[in-house]
Amino acid sequence: MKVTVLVGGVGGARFLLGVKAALGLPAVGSVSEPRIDAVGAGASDHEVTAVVNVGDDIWMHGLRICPDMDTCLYTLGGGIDPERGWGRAGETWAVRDELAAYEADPTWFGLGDRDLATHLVRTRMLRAGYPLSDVTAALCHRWRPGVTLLPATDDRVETHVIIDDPETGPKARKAIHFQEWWVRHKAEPLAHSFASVGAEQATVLPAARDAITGADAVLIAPSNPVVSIGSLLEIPGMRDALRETKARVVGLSPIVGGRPLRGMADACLTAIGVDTTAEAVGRHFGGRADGGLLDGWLVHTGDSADVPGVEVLSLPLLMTDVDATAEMARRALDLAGAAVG
Ligand code: FO1
Repeated sequence: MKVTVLVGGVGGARFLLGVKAALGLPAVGSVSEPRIDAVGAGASDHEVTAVVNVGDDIWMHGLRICPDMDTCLYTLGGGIDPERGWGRAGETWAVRDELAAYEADPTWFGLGDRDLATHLVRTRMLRAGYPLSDVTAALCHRWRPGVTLLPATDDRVETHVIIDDPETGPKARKAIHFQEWWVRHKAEPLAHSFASVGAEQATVLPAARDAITGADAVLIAPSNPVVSIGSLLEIPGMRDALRETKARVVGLSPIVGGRPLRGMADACLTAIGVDTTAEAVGRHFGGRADGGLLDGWLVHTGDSADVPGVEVLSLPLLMTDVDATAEMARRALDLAGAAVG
């Protein structure tokens, strides 16, 4: 069975652990695993492909940082810091502290010493002319994530946030990179809207398009619906692939009891005029029959959602551990008509 999952960072990566467990794939890849290929898909009857958001990607200190992809790599490869949910376990911060001593901007974004090695390898390969998807495959060679991790596009598409210009107040607006809004300003300045800079000239990665159109089931992880899933959908060709696929498309609500599972998704939803409820997010994605994305929508026990043309089920959606997450994945696959044992 071919399962394709659209993901952002922490929530998406944790959901992928559950998808792997539901399909009986080994939790952490290993270099000694037989029949493992260059992008880390293990030997199994099932193939999982994750199409990963690139909207959070950013250049800093001359390095290309891909936070969502790295979170997937480290989570699936067993190298993530479990508390933070991003970056490396056992991290040290000598370079960050030295950069701060030089007052080298940006000082508000912490790049750990171990993590920096990933950015150095990535940047060197990009500068040598390799596309991001090839670079990602090379990084997967080390991390063996056990799923095929694909950036949604090889093109540079970055999410920017439109806020009031702090110098003039509401008289004028300015766009800042998503990371500056999210990490530096903790999503506090009111976001008027989001812009996917570069999207107009971009195309969906052909392998990502094929993974969607050729899938037996497409799942939309409980990731931020605006800046993770929403940014993926801004890439030309992505919505077409979702429309064309014969697979059923099932999403999992990242909103539980009127609050985001993680992060500040409510600030993002408010900006686009969508309520922070499972129903509002389901309606925002919409039913495929109405030109939207979804055939099925999973909401948390106690939440309800009426989404025209979409089959809605409620079940526990808290990713408290891999078993609970695997059960969510199993139920999502059931709803997609791709049940596993
Ligand atoms: N998040 C923070 O809140 N502070 C940081 O200093 C920070 C550094 C960082 C470095 C590498 C990386 O891959 C992720 C990092 N994040 C940091 C997480 C992060 O950028 C965001 O939470 C995501 O982009 C939102 O999905």
